[in-house]
Amino acid sequence: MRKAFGAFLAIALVAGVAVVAQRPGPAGAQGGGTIEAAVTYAGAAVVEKLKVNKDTEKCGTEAAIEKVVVGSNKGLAYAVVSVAGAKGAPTAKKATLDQHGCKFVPHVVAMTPGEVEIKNSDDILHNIHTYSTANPSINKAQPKFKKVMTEKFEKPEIIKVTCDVHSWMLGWIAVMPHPFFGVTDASGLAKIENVPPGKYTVEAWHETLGKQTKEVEVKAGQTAKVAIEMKK
Ligand SMILES: [Cu+2]
Repeated sequence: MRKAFGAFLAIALVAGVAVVAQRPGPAGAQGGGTIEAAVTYAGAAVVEKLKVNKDTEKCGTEAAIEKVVVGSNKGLAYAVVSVAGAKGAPTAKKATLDQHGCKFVPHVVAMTPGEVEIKNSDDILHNIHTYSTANPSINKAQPKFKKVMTEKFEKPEIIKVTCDVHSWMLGWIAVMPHPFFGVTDASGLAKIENVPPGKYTVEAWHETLGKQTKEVEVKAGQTAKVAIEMKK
């Protein structure tokens, strides 16, 4: 029995090494741990509403500017959680920011430096306008026939995105220096996988509430839970 298990282990190890050699994933992808962050905010949600009187067939008649979105158990949505100082290669997955219903979807998109696909699902004119310092600013019309524009952000930075046609449209592109990040869901949760073992400072950033940090230790094959409370 023990012998058979030993043989199995040897095969698994060889197979494992082969996988490492073939797939150039992020550094530390093998033997990494997971961070599960729960971001909360005890204060009230902040949603500004305004009447819409243009493109109402696509935009509706009322727009909501969601500045602070709080879900169940005080969970804060749209916070960017990242692991400061973690080293790893960028992910190949392409980031996408859609303009749908005259809203940016998702409201916050996080990506590693590189390309982002900006979509127009609305069949109306939008005009993307970014506010950045490290990257060149974009101020570009996207007519209804232009379904996708590919733009590049090469420097880490959090970029505010608006639309010059629809004043209420607001989104954020978080260009992160490493692939260890997540954006909190409606319950305030974000999961970051394949983090190389070690001690880190986890940072949560929110567009209205700023930054908070928390220390965490990541162990191989384990999930480290971290609770971060945002304050005004
Ligand atoms: Cu627009």
